Amino acid sequence: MIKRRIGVATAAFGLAALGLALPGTAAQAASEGATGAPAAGCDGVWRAHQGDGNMWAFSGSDCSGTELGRSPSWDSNWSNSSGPFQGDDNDRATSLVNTGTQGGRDTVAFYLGSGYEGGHGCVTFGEKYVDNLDDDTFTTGVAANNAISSHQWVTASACSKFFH
Ligand SMILES: [Ca+2]
Ligand SMILES: [Ca+2]
Ligand SMILES: [Ca+2]
Repeated sequence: MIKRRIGVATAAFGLAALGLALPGTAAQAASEGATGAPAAGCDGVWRAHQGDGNMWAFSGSDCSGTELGRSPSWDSNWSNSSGPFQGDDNDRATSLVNTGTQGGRDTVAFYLGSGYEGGHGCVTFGEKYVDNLDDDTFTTGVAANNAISSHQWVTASACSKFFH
């Protein structure tokens, strides 16, 4: 009997503590929302995976649509049947993220053609992501949206054009 009373008292105290905690949590969530930094889109991908060593490509703008692939490695041909990008991943990327490891070859160079040909555009570690390629071109002046066919990790100094 005494034990049960203590149990009820403890549960009531627990509910009271929970009740007191809830308003604070709600206020905090509202304040985070008000600062305009929801974990969505390319910014969300970058925040959740920064420094994991990968590069990412998505079919839609702001990392929407299909995730075409993510890789810590290179792929000289996005349309063949090997490597992280295959088949219809080719000529389909519209947004890109760099969550690589800072230092050295921490920039990703993307190319119009397979075999690292046809002009390039880069996304540095500091740039983090490019949410829409529709206003970007490769070094050759060719539109970059839905046109990437290969990529590799390079040093930023190896790039003469950067996607934005
Ligand atoms: Ca696309
Ligand atoms: Ca491939
Ligand atoms: Ca291409």
